[in-house]
Amino acid sequence: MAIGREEDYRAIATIRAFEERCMNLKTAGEIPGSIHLCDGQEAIPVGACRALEPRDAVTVTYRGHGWAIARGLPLVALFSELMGRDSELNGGRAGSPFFSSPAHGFLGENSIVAGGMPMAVGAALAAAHDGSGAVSIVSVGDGALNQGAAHEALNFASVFSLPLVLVVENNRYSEMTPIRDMVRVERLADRAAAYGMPGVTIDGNDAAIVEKAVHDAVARARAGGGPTLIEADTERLVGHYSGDLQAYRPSGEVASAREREPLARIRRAAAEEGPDAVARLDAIDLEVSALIDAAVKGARAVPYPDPATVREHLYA
Ligand SMILES: Cc1ncc(C[n+]2csc(CCOP(=O)(O)OP(=O)(O)O)c2C)c(N)n1
Ligand SMILES: [Mg+2]
Repeated sequence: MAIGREEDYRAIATIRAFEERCMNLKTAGEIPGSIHLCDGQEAIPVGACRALEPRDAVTVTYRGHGWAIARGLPLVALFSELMGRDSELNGGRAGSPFFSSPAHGFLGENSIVAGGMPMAVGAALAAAHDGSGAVSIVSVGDGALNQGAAHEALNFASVFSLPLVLVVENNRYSEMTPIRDMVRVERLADRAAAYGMPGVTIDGNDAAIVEKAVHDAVARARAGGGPTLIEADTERLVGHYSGDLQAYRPSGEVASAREREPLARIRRAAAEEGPDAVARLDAIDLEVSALIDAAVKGARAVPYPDPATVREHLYA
């Protein structure tokens, strides 16, 4: 099997294992609040972040753990932030849906649907103004494209030819509402034409395909060619949030999504190649599991914030 496939597997399996552990920690009461997992969607951040440079800015949603890991944020910092501990990210004040790390070119998550888009346009405007050559990439869901903020952001970015790449992770659901009940266009990428920018639809379950599409869009943006909309088709294997039992999903839908999701695809390719290729993936699973165990242990050693600091970072 191509080494690239095994590296994809390792990167995706690391995010999947992180998310699965988050769910366990949430159930055990070690992570407060609700969490939004990206199980099934991991090939998008993995492929996209490979096409970026350190100077580029990444802005995502509440479903952003995978982007953070793909962008290189440390696992101990992430687990401890989610646990509300005094993490090196945001001191436990941001938690699962709001953390950021500008030092990693990670402007942060956002719980306001499409809220990240104007922020990413701001980063793109700053890059254009400073002549830094940086590109701003923002990930949103399919539902976010129906927000007014999305329209304003895309029009503004287009008119000023800003270095922006929009990745729409089309998992075909907005919370519990299927996309067919919300939009009448067949492909969300078709909306790009209305802003005078290129729009492409890609298979978001293949990290190499995502990497190529983002690479092309980033090159265009860096060269002054303006923004691109990439619609990445993907699968949400889990509920909208940690407490969502998904009773609204037709029976068999998740099972068929599990056939198409990235880890299953790589496993099938390995099985076709032979037992050695499968054994190498099994070995990666063990390594990833040990990595996650060690990160949780490290996170549990991080203290909780000092209650005396509760008023820090407030405006008044
Ligand atoms: C402005 C705003 N409206 C409504 C909500 C409630 N809400 C949270 S997530 C969500 C669905 C978003 O769906 P999509 O953009 O497809 O992203 P996904 O959750 O599928 O990743 C909604 C409506 C919100 N957080 N912000
Ligand atoms: Mg969605």
